[in-house]
Amino acid sequence: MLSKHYEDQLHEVIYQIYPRSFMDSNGDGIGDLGGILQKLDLLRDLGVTAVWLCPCFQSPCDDNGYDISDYRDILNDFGTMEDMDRLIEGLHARGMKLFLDLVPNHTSTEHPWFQASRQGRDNPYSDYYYWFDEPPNDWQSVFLGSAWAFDEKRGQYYLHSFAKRQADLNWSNPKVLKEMQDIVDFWVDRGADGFRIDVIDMIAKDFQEGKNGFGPHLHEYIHALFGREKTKGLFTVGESGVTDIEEMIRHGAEERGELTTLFLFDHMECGREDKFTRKPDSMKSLRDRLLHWQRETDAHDLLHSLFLENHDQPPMISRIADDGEKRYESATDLAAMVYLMKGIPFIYQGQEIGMTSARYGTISDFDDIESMNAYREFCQSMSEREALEKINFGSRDNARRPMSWDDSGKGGFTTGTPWIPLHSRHGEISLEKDLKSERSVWRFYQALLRLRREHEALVTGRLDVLSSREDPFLVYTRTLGDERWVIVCNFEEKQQISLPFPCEAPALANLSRKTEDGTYLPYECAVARVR
Ligand code: TEU
Ligand code: CA
Repeated sequence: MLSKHYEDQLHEVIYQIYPRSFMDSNGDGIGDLGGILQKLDLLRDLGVTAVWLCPCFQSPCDDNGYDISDYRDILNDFGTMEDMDRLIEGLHARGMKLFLDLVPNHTSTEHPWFQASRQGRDNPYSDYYYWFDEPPNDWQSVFLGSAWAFDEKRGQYYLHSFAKRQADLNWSNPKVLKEMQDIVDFWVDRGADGFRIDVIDMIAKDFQEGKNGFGPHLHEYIHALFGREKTKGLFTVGESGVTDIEEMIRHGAEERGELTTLFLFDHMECGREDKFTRKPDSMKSLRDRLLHWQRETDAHDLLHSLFLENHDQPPMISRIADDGEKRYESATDLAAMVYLMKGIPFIYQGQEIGMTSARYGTISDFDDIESMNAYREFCQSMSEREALEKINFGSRDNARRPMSWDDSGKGGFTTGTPWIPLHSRHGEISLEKDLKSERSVWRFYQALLRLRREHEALVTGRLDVLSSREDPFLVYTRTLGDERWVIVCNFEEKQQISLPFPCEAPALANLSRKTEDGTYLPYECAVARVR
């Protein structure tokens, strides 16, 4: 049984904003807080209850803000502290919450802590980072190359799990924990309602292990952050490398006072061999991975997060569905498949209008540090054209392209020069075009979220799967008391799908005609109440 508090949190609908690419309010080509403020009514109308903002703090932006140099100030490009206050006010006035992105594993090397730390071995900040005379292991950076860098000034090596200018904090130093608690409290006092926590499992290290993360004191640290009187009721979602249920329970069981839910990546591998290589895969594997975690989390009363996209992932629609002719069907089918399962929906900006991968023409159109490093490496063993193809498939910039608002010259995103080129299909895909169409992805999302609000069975109800693993489609039901709903999601081939019970006319569907005979064309879906 879920507690009242957990059950409330299960009703959140979270919209993830990548501020740099959402909406530019002052014509400098960079999205900002003022731009977000302009779109709050739209988000409320969609059915969003909370906004998760990717990092918006002072940063040299080597990794677009995940390299923070001041946790208590807003990045100049995005606005001021006053803008942040206005944003919080604007959200709260509309009954929405704000979740900030907390990056506790590392800071920018420009952070004053690091600048002090590198001065020597005996100042108050000396042990804020990991320093070694020789690298204690051969850990690799997520962005390629060794995770250890030599600092001339201090004459020692420091750890950087990501870019060289993102130094890992030493959490075994109690002062670091205290600093992070203070930062959390600072933002709670300012009005933040919760946090998404970047690579939460990495904050605890065991240097003898082959891989960074899940070190011995992990849960003490998480508890110290979010299990305190002041922080207990917050909504917290940890970005996590968890792969087994036992570890998930340690993070998310309510009585442990750690995290509300986890952002798990298991199903993100569907449709690809590795980050930059497509795998001729199908919706089937996505379905199976989603169902696996439904079973696991439900059996242990854990809150699960439901998502398909974020700022690190090329849109799912371009990876495993049809982002061309059947774009509308694919976008809505995926939504019905994932967001009517049991868990907390996370919608990434642009997903609600069926935005696809950006597909840029040249490597200079890209910006992401990971993509640029990978491109250089690819070029050593293949042609530039082949390397570009790989980047176009896997780059994080596929999700970081500016939001397409309307058909104006700059897609309505800016009046200036966008910091990264507009989406290659921005003339074809935009909110304005979508809303004018009979087949609007946005309106489908809106209707889906409304249905969840109006029918508790679709939020807290039990989930049962009616289709089998062999079926090239998914049929599942959600049941609460005597109310039962059935969700049918077809995959890439035409199918005849018959249901074992009579249903009302679909309350939500992406069909272009009536199907009384149970025929579903590719990527068609329907949601109906069982009679
Ligand atoms: O991502 C961490 C993470 O899980 C990476 O391994 C992810 O796979 C990465 O994006 C490589 O494609 C978080 C943030 O979401 C990401 O944007 C940051 O770059 C990273 O942490 C470092 O803070
Ligand atoms: Ca701007």
